[in-house]
Amino acid sequence: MSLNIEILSKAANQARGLCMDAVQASQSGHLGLPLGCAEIGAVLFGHALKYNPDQPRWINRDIFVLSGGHGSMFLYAWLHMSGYDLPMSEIKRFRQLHSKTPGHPEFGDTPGLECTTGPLGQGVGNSVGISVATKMAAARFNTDEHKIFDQHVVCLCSDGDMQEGVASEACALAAHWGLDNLIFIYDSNAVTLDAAAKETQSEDTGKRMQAYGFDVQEIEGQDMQQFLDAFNVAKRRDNGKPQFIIAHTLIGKGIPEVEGTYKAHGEAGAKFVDAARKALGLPDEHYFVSKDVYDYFAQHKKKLLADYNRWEETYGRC
Ligand SMILES: Cc1ncc(C[n+]2csc(CCOP(=O)(O)OP(=O)(O)O)c2C)c(N)n1
Repeated sequence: MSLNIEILSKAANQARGLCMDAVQASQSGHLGLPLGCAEIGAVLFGHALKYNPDQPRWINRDIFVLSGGHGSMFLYAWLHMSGYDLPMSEIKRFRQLHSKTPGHPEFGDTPGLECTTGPLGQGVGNSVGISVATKMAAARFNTDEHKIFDQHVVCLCSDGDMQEGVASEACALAAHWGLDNLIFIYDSNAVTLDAAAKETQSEDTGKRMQAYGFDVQEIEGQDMQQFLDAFNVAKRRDNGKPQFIIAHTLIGKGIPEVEGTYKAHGEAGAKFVDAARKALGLPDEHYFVSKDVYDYFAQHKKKLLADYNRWEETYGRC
């Protein structure tokens, strides 16, 4: 199936809108990552990942971990659009006590959310652990006739994640154990919390990952087709090496006053949101998702459920 770039671009901008509205309303949160990675989110949740919104814990789902947990609105927006039990009323309660959309991703609070993250590097380490678990399940339960486990573990990580020691240790182990169902997407936006990344790092992260034993690709993260092509290569390789995709993105894309700078990282861009929403073609109505975008995701869900049902048949024959 070819990538529907037109509708997914629209979805990406509407996801940006949800993030802007939620951060503006709560006067707290992080705009940079969700805005910069909106195209990546659209391709993952609207095309490339295998999941079942009605059965978030399906044992053969692709497992997506947002390691840069501060960018939680990324996850909430895409889980909402994908048809998980995360209604718009919960997006409107972003960062409120007892909502399904707390400030950082909390395992157990939000359907479809796989892993508590926030401490940088943590999601990278957890992804390696999850990848080991899925590999062990595949080794124990798959037979020649019945392939029950063939999922991927996909982790979106940030500059700050890759700076953490725990990420280095976990990645070295992932390559040592040949976890080739593990795909990292490195949101390489060259910006960290209160400065450009070059103020605190000058390593070649791709070469470091290669030295550990990863396959490394490098792409423009806002080019949906380029990202999908790289993602498909990573998925199909099955060569005993974990995969690392360096995706160059523009932090805070869509808010010209802050994009590409450290001011895009947190909520500082919130004061420019009204003009930014207009420039993105969003209507005055806040928390807006158009009917054609919802329809697209509803159709996509039908395809995902058909895939799930085929898997269930195989599982039932075991
Ligand atoms: C271990 C750890 N130290 C510090 C922080 C505080 N913190 C939150 S986000 C961030 C840096 C974010 O930079 P980056 O990871 O590049 O994310 P981006 O700016 O691209 O959103 C820091 C230091 C944290 N969450 N975890």
